[in-house]
Amino acid sequence: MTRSFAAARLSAVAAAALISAAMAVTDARAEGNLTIYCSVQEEWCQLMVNEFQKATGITVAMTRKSSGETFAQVKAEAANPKGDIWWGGTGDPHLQAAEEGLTEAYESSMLKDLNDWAVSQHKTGGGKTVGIYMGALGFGYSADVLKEKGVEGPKCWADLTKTDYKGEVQIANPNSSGTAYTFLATMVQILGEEDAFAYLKKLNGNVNQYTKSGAAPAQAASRGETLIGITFQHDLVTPAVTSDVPMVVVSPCEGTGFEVGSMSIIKGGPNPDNAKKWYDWALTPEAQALGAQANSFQVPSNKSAPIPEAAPKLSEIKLINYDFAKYGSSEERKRLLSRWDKEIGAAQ
Ligand code: S7P
Repeated sequence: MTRSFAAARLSAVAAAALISAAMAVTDARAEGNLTIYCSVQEEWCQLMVNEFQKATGITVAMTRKSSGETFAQVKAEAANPKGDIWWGGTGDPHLQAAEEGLTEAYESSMLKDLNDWAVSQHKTGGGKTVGIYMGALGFGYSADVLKEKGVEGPKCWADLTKTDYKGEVQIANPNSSGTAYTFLATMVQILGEEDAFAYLKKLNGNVNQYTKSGAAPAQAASRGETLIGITFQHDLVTPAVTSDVPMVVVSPCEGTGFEVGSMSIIKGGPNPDNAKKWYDWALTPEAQALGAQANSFQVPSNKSAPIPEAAPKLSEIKLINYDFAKYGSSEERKRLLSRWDKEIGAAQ
């Protein structure tokens, strides 16, 4: 009698536990899904996804691709969008996506907490994109490799065309890489278009490889596979912090361009409400502090987010007045890339 009462109680407890476990699964499923296209470094993408899933219970599928590649994917899928949100990557292709109607306007309540440069990106894009971080372009090398090669360290963009650096410069292809497009647009803004293309042709003689990803030349320089890598300065800081390679990060003497790394909601994506949840969360100081944890050292857009100690000091860098409206416009980006393909890409 006692035993059967206990058994009945036990099975009631087990049934209750099963029901509550099932309810928990249903609850998690009830939060739904999100598909994110991520254009920063894989480690940061993954950390963001994990933390967002923990915070919301939403199940995230993530694909990491460079900025130009993600733009091409969003455009190719426009008739049947598969992604919900494009997070990270240089601002120019996000602006092009906004202009081409591939992304959705959204007025987040977080906008008031952002630096002016992030809000300005939002305005330039007609509300269809927003700044999430900022970083300056530059180049760098390992002091050990420089010593082995027995050459002087370059200080200016102009130095990179010297014969000393034949086969010693690496940069990405501007079609796939937002970093390399920022470099192309920067040289056009510093030198004027004709002189910029003359410079790029000369530089081409020193380039050992045009990589797909913008940050790859920083890693290659730290491994001694190239002497000089042209990348964002924060991407050169990563190997300096994570290895004992003595990386030298250079802010070129002529001045340099910069990116406003951006985020956009993909128009017609399958999970628009969850896309907005990600958007609001990604603009919080807590979410923006995750970059440094993943060894990414951009300056965050939320005014209350901590600026990583290792982040290049933007106030000490001679930044050009980068014209995002012009160089992020569809016509200009297409035109410059097609000229680069004909005059530089074809000459490899
Ligand atoms: O590594 C971070 C970062 O430099 O990567 C983004 C970049 O656009 C992605 O690489 P691609 O150049 O290959 O497109 C930058 O926004 C970001 O700062």
